[in-house]
Amino acid sequence: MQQSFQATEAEVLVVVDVQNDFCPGGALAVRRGDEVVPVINRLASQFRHVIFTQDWHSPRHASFASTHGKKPFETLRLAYGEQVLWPDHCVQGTPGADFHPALDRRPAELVVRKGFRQNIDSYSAFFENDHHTRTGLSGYLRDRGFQHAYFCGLALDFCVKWSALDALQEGFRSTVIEDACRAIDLDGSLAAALVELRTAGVSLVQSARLAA
Ligand code: VGL
Ligand code: ZN
Repeated sequence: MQQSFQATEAEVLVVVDVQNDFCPGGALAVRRGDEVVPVINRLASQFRHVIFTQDWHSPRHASFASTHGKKPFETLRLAYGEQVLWPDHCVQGTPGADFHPALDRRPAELVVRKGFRQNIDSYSAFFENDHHTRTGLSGYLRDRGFQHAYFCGLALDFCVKWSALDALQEGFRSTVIEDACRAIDLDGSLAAALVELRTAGVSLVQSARLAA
């Protein structure tokens, strides 16, 4: 069943932020985040094209609670709106910002780094959190002729959700492979994310139920 799916040339797998800091033992650990790794390695073999994203923050980034003398998971109004404040995570060049050691990097044709601007966070692989500053991914996908993006990785209720919603906005078909994701689940954010995704028109599928 599972092995029967083979993606077309117009389909791309986007692997979101499968980095040490989002896995157990990391600075912003997502519960059971490491469990997505074997699922994603298997999925990657069913796609002809794979892109990774990598959360890549400068030290003392505006999204870090410590930058503002606040506690993690409080919120703060920044110039572009409400921002959840996170523990320091995925700092450029640190082991926490590396991909999980068991994630097969070979299939990645492109690594999109995001969140490197000091004063602005970036959950989505397409736009920074001001919903205006572009990462360049839309242009890349269009240039390559991709029409349908499949998302997996960490975390389902933040970076995966924002990326999948923006993909749709940018005119691509958008699918989230649910069992290849794990969530932070801050105050019910997982349930809310699933409703938001469905309402917007993002398809939610299980990796074993991918159909051509
Ligand atoms: C993420 C919070 C902060 C994510 C990144 O990858 O979902 N969440 N930075
Ligand atoms: Zn981050």
